[in-house]
Amino acid sequence: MTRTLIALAGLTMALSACGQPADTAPAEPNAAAPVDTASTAGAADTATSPDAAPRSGSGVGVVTAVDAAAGAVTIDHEAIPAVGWPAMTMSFKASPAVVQQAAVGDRVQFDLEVQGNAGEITAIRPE
Ligand SMILES: [Cu+2]
Repeated sequence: MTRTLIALAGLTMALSACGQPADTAPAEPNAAAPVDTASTAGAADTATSPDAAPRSGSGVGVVTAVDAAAGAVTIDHEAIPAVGWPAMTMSFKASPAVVQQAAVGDRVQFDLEVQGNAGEITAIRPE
């Protein structure tokens, strides 16, 4: 029982790591910054909202699962510095066209778009 809970907690942490990249801007606005209502409103919103503008990048990894019905592809991917992610295994949303090009065991290169916690593969090709 306890082991199951620990395993689940570890999995949750691994999955949520994508949403909390360590090398992005600090979440708290700089308290020492001069007050400028015209510009700080927008800046604070961008820094704190998980739904900020989508980021994109490309990664390399091995497909470990394909779920055509759910439109999802799981990839054991290497680090993706463009979006601040370490190496991990995670599930990505994928269009039917992308799902069709992915097979378990394939080593692939893929383009992705990240918004908040969710990543979507926009293109995939053999590596
Ligand atoms: Cu990831």
